[in-house]
Amino acid sequence: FKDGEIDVIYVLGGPGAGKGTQCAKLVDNYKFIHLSAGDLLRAEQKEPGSQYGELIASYIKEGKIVPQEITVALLRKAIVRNYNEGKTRFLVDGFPRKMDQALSFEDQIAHSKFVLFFECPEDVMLHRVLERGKTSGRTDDNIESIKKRFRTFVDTSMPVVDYYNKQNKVLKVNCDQEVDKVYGQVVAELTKAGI
Ligand code: UP5
Ligand code: MG
Repeated sequence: FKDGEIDVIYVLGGPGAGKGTQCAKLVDNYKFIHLSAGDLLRAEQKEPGSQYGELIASYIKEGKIVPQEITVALLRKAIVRNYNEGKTRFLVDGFPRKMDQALSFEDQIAHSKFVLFFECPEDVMLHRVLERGKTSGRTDDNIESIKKRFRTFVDTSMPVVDYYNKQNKVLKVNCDQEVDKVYGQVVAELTKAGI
């Protein structure tokens, strides 16, 4: 895509910070298409005959980052399909969470305008994910996987946030509040950024 053809906002934050919850609210109030990289990977994993099904399943359970080629291809497919239907504004949730993904997406698809970054203490995220794990059916909503996800977030994904922070692209929101209060901050940050 050429500059200006599509708008991309990355949505980052630790496991259970509330990325998906806040994106759903943004979709209701702004004309955004919400693409969760994790959801796309889980859908691909269930696709009968997918050559990546087993690989994705094992990476997700281990809290590791699936090789970027797979995730970038899934995002590209979803963005192109929506673009062909006239949609041009995308919230890319839970991506990029490793530097190679960021560079590859920017190189092959588009540059992001901003990063919406959800900051949340680990104990709060742990509580949320364990609560959700009672009903989510997600293979990574258990204490062993969550610890691995936290570690990957700190070691691998925070450097991506720092990279965009140096470019002054990060809009930071404190997530340790009730959903509507967090959303109020999100709207305030987007408004300040001119969106
Ligand atoms: N909740 C939300 N906000 C709340 C609030 N303010 N107060 C109280 N409760 C709140 O929320 C989590 C739970 O908390 C929910 O029950 C919600 O009601 C409650 P949610 O909005 O789902 O949080 P989110 O940040 O989206 O958490 P999620 O678990 O989806 O984050 P992850 O980043 O861990 O998961 P994701 O699906 O993005 O990735 C999963 C795995 O896929 C990764 O670990 C990795 O293995 C793989 N992956 C890749 O390999 N590459 C990628 O690019 C992306 C993913
Ligand atoms: Mg999510």
